[in-house]
Amino acid sequence: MKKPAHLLLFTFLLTALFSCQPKKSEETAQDPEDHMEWWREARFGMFIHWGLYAIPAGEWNGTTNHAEWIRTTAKIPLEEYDQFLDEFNPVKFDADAWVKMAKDAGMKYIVITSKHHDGFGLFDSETSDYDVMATPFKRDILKELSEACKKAGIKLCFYHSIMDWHHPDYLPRREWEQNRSVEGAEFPRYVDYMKAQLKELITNYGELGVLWFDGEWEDTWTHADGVELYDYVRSLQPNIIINNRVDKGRQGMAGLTKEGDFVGDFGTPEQEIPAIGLPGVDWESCMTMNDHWGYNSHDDNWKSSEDLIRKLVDIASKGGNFLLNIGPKADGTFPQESIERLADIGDWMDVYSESVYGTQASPIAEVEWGRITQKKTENSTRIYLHVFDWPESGQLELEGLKGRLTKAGMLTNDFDKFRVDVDEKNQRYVVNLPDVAPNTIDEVLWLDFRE
Ligand code: FHN
Repeated sequence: MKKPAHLLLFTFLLTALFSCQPKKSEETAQDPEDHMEWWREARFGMFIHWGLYAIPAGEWNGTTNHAEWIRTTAKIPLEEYDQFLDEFNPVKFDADAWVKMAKDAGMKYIVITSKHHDGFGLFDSETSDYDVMATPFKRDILKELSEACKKAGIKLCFYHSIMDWHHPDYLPRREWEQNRSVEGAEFPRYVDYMKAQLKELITNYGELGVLWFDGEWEDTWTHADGVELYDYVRSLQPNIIINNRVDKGRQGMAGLTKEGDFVGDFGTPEQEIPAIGLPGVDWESCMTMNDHWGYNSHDDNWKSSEDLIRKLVDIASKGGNFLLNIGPKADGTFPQESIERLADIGDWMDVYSESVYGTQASPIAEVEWGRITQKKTENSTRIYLHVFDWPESGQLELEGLKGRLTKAGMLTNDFDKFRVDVDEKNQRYVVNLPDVAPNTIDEVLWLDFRE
């Protein structure tokens, strides 16, 4: 049909077609052979920092701002810290319950500390006595978590610290620990020990999703060490994903990899979100729910559920993954505040997860009323409009979207008709919204465009 020459402003009166669903992820643009594909589809994971440090719960000699770094921040001598071995007995630990909370929140993978900087292993290691089998608990926590993840279809991943404040061959010592002799210490022997533990983790706990290295910043660890370790890990499980903290390319807390031949499959911004999307760059922002990674019983500075949901959407709108942290208590339970936030996030994801999973960064600049994600299929693109601030005018204005608008809808079913005014010639769209936002945290509309 030939369109009139005047301004092509015509109106779609749409009964929002909420029965349509985007096509399956296998039709996304990514190369199906790419080992990153599940990770890009997942967009959302759970970080878990758990170990001996949960026992003091952030407090030492009257100071209360510690957490997983407590042995260093409170300058606890090794012999005194190792007394926690005799106290670690998380009798309420229930791997299935942890995995269920992650899955119900919409998380697709779990990254747990197999070993943090203090050197303590949450697993039964043949190479060390400094692990969970040396505690009254005497259960292989990572084995139980591996079985729970497999049952639930959640990817199990391990955080492993290169830096180790316990092993006698790790150097340097802490500067306040000068009484701990370095005599006989051989760093290469420590690297062999670390590789032996990694081999146990990669071969004894089922196929892993990600090895999340950390503690790479000290001078004893070199770029050559990082490249060699990356290749070694990939030799044990070729399709494993490894973050950029295996090497020396990370640019501080901004987390992205600087120019050069540094290895690592994704960048790791920490406690922050890049200002803009980074086309062609895989990255994951990791964040705490309060201010500490390990459990701190005094830390009540919890982010709201709304803030966490909007962070998830903001990150997805820039093409990244969100790794949200839990610091379990010494008894093996999650803090109640964490449980509540996970449940709230899950309630939102139950309705809106398609606008996060398998999406790519917004095709246009950030909008002031919310965020935009997109999902490409073979011959169309679905644009998700995440409305954080429902406009008083009742209208959203969009420019720069390519293609021809074919369908529109809203992910919440209980709503009235809405209308999209289209100025196809100038690629300008005005979405006329119902008076009331069905969801005040983030209501999601979608617009389908054909090339
Ligand atoms: O030192 C660690 C810290 O304890 C925590 O594990 C974070 C989480 O990514 N990483 C390091 C700080 O950048």
